[in-house]
Amino acid sequence: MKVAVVGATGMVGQIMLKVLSERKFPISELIPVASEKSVGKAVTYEGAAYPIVSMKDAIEKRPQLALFSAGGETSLQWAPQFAEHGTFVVDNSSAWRMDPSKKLVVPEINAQVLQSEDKIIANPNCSTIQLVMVLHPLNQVYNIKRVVVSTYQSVTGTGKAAVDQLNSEIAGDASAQKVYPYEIFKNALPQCDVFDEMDYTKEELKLMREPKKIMGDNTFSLTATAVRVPVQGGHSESVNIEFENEFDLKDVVDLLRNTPGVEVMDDVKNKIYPMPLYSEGKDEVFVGRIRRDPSQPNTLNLWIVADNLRKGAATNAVQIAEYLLSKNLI
Ligand code: 11C
Repeated sequence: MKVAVVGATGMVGQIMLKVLSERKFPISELIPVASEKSVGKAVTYEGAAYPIVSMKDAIEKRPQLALFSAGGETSLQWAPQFAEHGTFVVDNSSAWRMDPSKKLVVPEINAQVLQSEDKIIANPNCSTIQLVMVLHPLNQVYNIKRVVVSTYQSVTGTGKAAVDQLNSEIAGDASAQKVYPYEIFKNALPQCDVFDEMDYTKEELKLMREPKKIMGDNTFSLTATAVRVPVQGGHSESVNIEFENEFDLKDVVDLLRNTPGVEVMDDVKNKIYPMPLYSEGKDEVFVGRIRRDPSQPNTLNLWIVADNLRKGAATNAVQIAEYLLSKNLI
């Protein structure tokens, strides 16, 4: 299969190439695409160098699949042009996620909504993906009433310049370029992305809206506070979930243990719980600190961690492509 990777030089693009190779995705021709200034340079895939081409040249090559991770504006402009020529676009930006005509997919949850006419498919936000991987199985059994989530998000979610800011600050370089409005080292910023007129950030709104679409359930409520922390390995989330139904804690743990893609790490006596340092490079969504909230009935607290560049972005996108292939939709 001819596969274009749009944004191939970016942090997510690079992980996409890694995940495609690891999962042995059947590629007959790789078409890396990046901004005009990178055209002519090369990316390495499985030991070989592939020249970076422009969007126009990539469309000319008629790839069957294009994995996009190049930002919303680029996606709005170019994804329809690929789709027009029959290319399936799996888009990692926020451009199409809440568009009612586009599917927003986490394969373990709702891959079955995909049909051959879905040429532009939206990959959810990273903090949403790890959240719904845990919420969805619980919702099916216990019927969620309300979710309160607070995130502790890795600088890798902002991109390479933010990783550079953190590392420069750690190294004590006072001239470090600032991506964030403040220092990130030794700090926690209660701001991920820009604020809206209600004083919520874009990241918080994604967390509040996307889960309902993916889970196909508008009956529960969800509120979020998103915080950037000086961490690289993954995003963490403290989640409080109120259910309509009663639950037995052991059954909840068993349910999560039996959920594909979720790994329970919960043995507090031995100090076992998920942490971003150990989620880096892994595809599982890790959950721990699973405990009853005694402050109100039918309520649970838990802690979710995942590598935001893998299951939160690249791996989920490749899994969508694998599903299309497995159903002969592509
Ligand atoms: C962050 N979640 O950590 C963002 C990065 O809509 O795909 C991904 C933004 C998105 O800041």
